Amino acid sequence: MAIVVGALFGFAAPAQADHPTATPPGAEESLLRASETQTPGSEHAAAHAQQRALAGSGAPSAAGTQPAAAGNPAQDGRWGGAFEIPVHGIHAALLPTGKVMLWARPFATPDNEAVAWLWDPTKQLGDPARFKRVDPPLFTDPETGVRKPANIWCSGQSHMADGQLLVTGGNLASPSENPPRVDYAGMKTVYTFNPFNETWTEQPKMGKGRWYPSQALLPDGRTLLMSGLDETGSGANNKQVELFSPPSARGGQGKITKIGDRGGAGQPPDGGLYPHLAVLPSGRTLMAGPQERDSWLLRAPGAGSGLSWTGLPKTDRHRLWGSGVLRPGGTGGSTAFTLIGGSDFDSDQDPPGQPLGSGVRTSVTFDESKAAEGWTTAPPLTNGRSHHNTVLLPDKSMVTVGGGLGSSPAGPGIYGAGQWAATDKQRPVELMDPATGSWRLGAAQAESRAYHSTALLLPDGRVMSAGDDQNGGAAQDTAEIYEPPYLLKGLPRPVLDSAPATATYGASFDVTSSGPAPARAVLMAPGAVTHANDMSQRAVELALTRRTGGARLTAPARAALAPPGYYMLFLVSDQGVPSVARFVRLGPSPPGKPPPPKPKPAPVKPKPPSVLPDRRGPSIAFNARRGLRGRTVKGRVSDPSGVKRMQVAVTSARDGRCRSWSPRRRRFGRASRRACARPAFFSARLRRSGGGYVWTARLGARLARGRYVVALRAVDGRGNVAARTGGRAARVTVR
Ligand SMILES: [Cu+2]
Repeated sequence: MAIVVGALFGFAAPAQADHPTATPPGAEESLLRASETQTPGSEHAAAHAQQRALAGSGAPSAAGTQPAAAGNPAQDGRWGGAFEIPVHGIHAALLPTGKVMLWARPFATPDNEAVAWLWDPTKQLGDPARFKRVDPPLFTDPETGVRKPANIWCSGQSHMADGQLLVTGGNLASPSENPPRVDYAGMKTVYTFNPFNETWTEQPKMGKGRWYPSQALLPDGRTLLMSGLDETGSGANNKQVELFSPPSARGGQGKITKIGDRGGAGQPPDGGLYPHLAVLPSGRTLMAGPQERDSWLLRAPGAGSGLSWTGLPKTDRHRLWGSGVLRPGGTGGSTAFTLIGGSDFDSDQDPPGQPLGSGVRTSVTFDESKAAEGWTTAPPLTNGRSHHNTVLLPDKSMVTVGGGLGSSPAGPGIYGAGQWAATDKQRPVELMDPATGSWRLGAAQAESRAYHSTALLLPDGRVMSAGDDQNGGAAQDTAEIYEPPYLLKGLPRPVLDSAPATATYGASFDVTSSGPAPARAVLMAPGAVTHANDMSQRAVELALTRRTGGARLTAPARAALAPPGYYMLFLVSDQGVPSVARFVRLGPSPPGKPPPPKPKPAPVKPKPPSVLPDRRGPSIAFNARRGLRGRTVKGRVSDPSGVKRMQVAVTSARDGRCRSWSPRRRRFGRASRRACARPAFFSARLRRSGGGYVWTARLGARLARGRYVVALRAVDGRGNVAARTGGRAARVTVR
């Protein structure tokens, strides 16, 4: 059911003080506590409702906030209405299947457990396949002994080279009087989620707990794990720096290795929660904010334990809950990282008359190619923001979505309470012009999205905004989708008709396209975001040469320019209009194989190299979205050992009975229940192309209009079978 926010409704239930604070160690600690642990009561609910009513009417509100930017979609972009989602969008990650995973605490209850859902943005309202619940594995609550889905809200998240999602830490326990616990305690747990079979795997635990950690996929395929409150509940930071080494196959067990500590003599500084991390072209990883001392470079870790780092000048100011982005660069990679907005609760920069905290407008950039300059001033936002999200777009621009004041003491008035405080000033997006780097206001969204909000780029070029677990109600949540101006100029979009499933560093590959000729090609790393911190997004420019019917592209030269994994490949017209993306897996040669963690220096005798038997079937690519247009079904398939056989079945289903297409007889066979589970396969033709094969199955006749299920089966050179049948089969439409 679609709901449009703007009507009068308050908070459905008096909210518990379940998750409001994230306190960086520092002098303003007590002040923070006082303001942040406030939660909305009935008064504030009424205030929120009043605010929303004003927002809905389009009238300037009592606080003198400006109305939303006037409606010119070609310049400002456009928001669709808010629609219900089954979970608070506190954490969001776009998976290589095109689905978005959202996770949080359960609605309106402070229960120490998590709820996770997959949202398929290609499915319409009412389609049962639109949402799927995928709660994390069970975990025994240390307080109650009850087994419940592990509490992975307050975790860190990023993508792995093999397309799995890595989730570290979370909320072990909240502050309490009995047992005495002054702060949140972090989970030691690590989980991976395989997006291809939609299952979780528990991984080895970290050395200490992490609540509000950050993580970053490194060029070697390992993931850096940093920061977060430890498991004690004493408010102590976990000072260990760890690496997660990926398993050899999806669903397998990885490994955690500690490489060093922070905060001691000769060690990198201990800093704030959810720090921004970014791998730079030198292979070093930048730490950037929230605290001024969160400003240093980690050298690419070697094989053993040990941590090598370089200090940088401090950032300009405390930027709690500011966003941070690696700015789009050229084919040589992105060297510049910008910290945008945020807040400092004891800031004196608030305009007079404003309550504590107003979100800051300013931005600063560190450019590794001009490292000696340190952090330099970058163009400011139009309106101050904290808890906002900044999303990279394929046209080299970016959009800042939502946010609020940072924090405001609870009290009557139009402002909300605590970290959820927001005004009309944060509802319009801000768009960055890539030519000048300056920001301007765009279209306003329906709901205020401050603390615990998320935003990320979708494969179709639109932007999802979700979360904030108070504004809009604590017992429900909505998401909204933003169409950037490039989709609303009335200009045609390039169509990326085909692309290889994999790409190798430094190697060229061909894509076919139709519509306007592509002027640029860019790989966009899928988002993985929480608390104003996207731990994954990155724009990677590709060299492009136009060819008849498409283009020849060159993958980035090195993993430091684009860590291995799945990227959205967009073609962009010379008018700046992007195609719909296709996911391409980028990796070292042979494509797609995650680099094994380097062996430790030989202890006693060197281990013989263990060669893992290949038990995986070929990877099959088929685009169901394009439908069965002609008399053929077509796609790609590849496997390191070659592909022996490729088979296709086309069935039509009605009332639980299926009929399989026979290309020989050029009609459907008899309807049966069995045919649903075991469709009649026929062989496709295989033709070598790039690193794999193009498969083509002739139907012999054009199918009537309607919906069909296409099941696929492929056998590799070693006899391993890969199949997409049953629930995973592609559903296509003949128009
Ligand atoms: Cu939080």
